[in-house]
This record gives sequence, C-alpha cells and structure tokens, in this order.
Amino acid sequence: MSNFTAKNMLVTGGAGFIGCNFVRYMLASDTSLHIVNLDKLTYAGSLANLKGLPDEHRHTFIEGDICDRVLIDRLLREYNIDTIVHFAAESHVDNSIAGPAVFVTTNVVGTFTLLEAARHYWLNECAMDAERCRFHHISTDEVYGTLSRQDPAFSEQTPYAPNSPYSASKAGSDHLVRAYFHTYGLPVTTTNCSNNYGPYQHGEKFIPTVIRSCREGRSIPVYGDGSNIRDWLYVEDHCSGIDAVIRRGVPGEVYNIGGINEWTNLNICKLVCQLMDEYAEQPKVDRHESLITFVADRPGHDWRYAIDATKMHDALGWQPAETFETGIRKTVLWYLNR
Ligand code: NAD
Ligand code: TDX
Repeated sequence: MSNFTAKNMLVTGGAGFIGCNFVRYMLASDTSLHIVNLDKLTYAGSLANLKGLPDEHRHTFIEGDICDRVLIDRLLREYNIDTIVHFAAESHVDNSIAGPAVFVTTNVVGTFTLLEAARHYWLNECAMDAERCRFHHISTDEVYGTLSRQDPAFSEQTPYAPNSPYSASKAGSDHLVRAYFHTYGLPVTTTNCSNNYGPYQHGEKFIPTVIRSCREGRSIPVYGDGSNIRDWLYVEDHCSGIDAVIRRGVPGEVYNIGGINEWTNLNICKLVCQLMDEYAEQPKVDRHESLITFVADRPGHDWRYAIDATKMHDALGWQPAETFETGIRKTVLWYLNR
C-alpha cells in the first residue's frame, strides 16, 4: 500500500457526470486540495453541473481540449500539478456505434496527449517520484467484453475483449496508461468501474431516460427483451473508490470497482416506474410500467457485466456505502426536484 497526498490536482472531464461528482466529493473531503478542472464542454458537459461547489475558491475551471498539448503543458506548469485524474471521454456506447471517430480522437489520442505531457513535465519536476506525482486513469468494465449467466465476474486478471467502438477506445487508452508505467516509470493507477447512477447523469443514459420518459408520459425504450444485466454503483461510491486508489493504491496496479449489484434492464425499469408511481406529483399515466416499450436491440449489445471488487476491499478497505434501495430513491428524487 502506498501513501500519497495530492495538493494540486488536474481533473479532466470534471463538468460531466462522474467528474462533477468527484470534484464535489474531493473539495468537501480534502480541505487543502486545489482542483484545476479541464473540460471541453461537449454536449455531455455543463457548467450547470458545477453550480454551488463546496469551497469554490479551491476550484479553477478551464474550458479546453485534452488533445491540446500546448494547453496541457501550460496548465501543468502554471498550477504546479502533482496529480492528474482523467475522466474526460466520449462515454456513450450508442454514439460510438453511430460515429466512432471522435471516440478514437478523445479517448485514445486525448489520453496519449495527457500521458506525454505528464511524462515530460514530471520527469523534469520530480524525476517521476511516485511520492510526488500520480496519474489516475478512469476506465470501464466494458473493456472486458461480455459475460454469460454462469461466468464469474470480471477481475483484474480477466483478458480484454472490447465489443463496441467505445469500449475498444477505452481499452486502447488503458493499454497506453499501462505502457507508460512499464516503459517510462510514470506512476499510474487505473480503475475499471461498472455502471454508475446518481445525480447529474446525462439524459442519454438509461436511468435518466426512464425517469424522463415517465415524467413526460412517453414510451420507455427498452432495448431487445430487457434481459441484459448491468452492475450498478452509486456515483459517490465510485468517487470514494477513486480517492482510495489515489491515496493508497500501488503505482502500476489496476483496481476493479463495482456495486455487487446486478440487475436486468427490465427490472431496473420496473423499479424506477414503481418509484415514479410513488413520487410523481401529477403523473401522466396511472401506472408508469405501462409505458415500457421494447425497441430494436443495440448492435453488439453486451449481455452481462459484473465486477469482482475483492481487490478494492482487501487491499484498500473500500466498499460501497450506499445501498441500491436508498441510492435509486435519492436519484429519482434528485431528478424530480431539479
Ligand atoms: P460524461 O459523458 O458524462 O462526461 C464526459 C466529460 O468529458 C464531459 O464533461 C465532456 O465535456 C468532457 N470531454 C469530452 N471530450 C473532451 C475533450 N476532448 N477534452 C476535454 N473534455 C472532454 O461521462 P461520465 O459518465 O461522467 O464518464 C466519465 C469517465 O468515466 C469516462 O472516462 C468513462 O469512460 C468512465 N466510466 C463511466 C461509467 C458510467 O457509468 N458513466 C462507468 C465506468 C467508467
Ligand atoms: O434507452 C435505452 N434503453 C436501454 O435499454 C438506453 C439508453 C439503454 N438501454 C440499455 C443498454 C444497456 O444494456 O440499458 C443498459 C445501460 O445503458 P447505458 O446507460 O447506455 O449504459 P452502458 O451502455 O451500460 O454503459 C455505461 O456504463 C459503462 C456508460 O455509458 C459507459 O460510459 C460506462 O463505461
């Protein structure tokens, strides 16, 4: 176990779903940390996600692209960055099927640009001393491909088998991060996490789509027969896992983060519909479940994801704090009240 304390942290993609939750989490939990938040504000990022941050004066927002090497070099120098936490990505599988090019640019070239900038800056600044600098890369369980019902959950030893342009681009970025550790000694850690849910998630993703459809009284699109399985984790638990890895994770190591919380899409949908029956003030229908509509399946749709988070628990003492029952209620209420 290592013992690292970040002082000046560059967060990429901090105006997106998980990034903005992480910025909030870190500003509240580490009262001496300064965060520089670099985000291109694509369709998925919004400054509205950063309203009302705790201790706002310790947060600096920069609008810019992770592929812009000149900008990254300047930010590392100007803010004396000792820690990079890399969330920025094109993140939606359906978009990667419709238009894969930007996924390669942002997820592969963007990660490469950050790694190169970090390598050069930290070589001069601190000779890549792992006690003085850290590059943490945020990745996904989707790099491991798909599981059948009988397969054991993904562990850190599971071979990579990405099936969508999105997961292939994330796998490419994971390999680059790994290579920078082995080749250049850059002190990196990577986390591969399961599906997140919670406040500030973009409306294109499944749970916000179900909630919005219920509110508007429109049909809820369930791909295929709804039997696909995902392992859901409350976003704040992902943030606490990332924090644990940055502080205590071993450079060069990979950690899988997950909720031990597998649900079929159809059952998630029914659960959210029941909560909407309970909470919606002027419901458009008597029972929201009546809105469920099976639509054409996603091409190459991975059937099941599940994470074995034993290493996070045993090596770092991490476990999710939120139960699904409480987390999904909080999430539905957050969307209804915003
Ligand atoms: P998101 O799409 O909500 O946010 C992505 C953010 O990155 C946006 O604010 C966007 O403006 C920014 N961005 C995109 N391209 C950029 C560029 N070229 N330069 C700078 N900023 C750019 O995504 P998310 O769901 O918050 O996911 C964040 C990270 O976590 C991603 O790397 C994703 O692969 C990973 N991840 C997500 C989940 C999940 O369930 N959402 C699960 C596991 C891992
Ligand atoms: O309208 C929908 N109907 C539907 O049935 C949508 C948007 C999705 N789905 C299904 C597809 C998936 O099986 O629901 C499941 C979840 O879909 P998404 O929310 O699009 O997430 P997923 O494709 O599982 O990927 C998410 O988790 C892993 C994130 O978007 C990724 O960034 C992360 O890496």
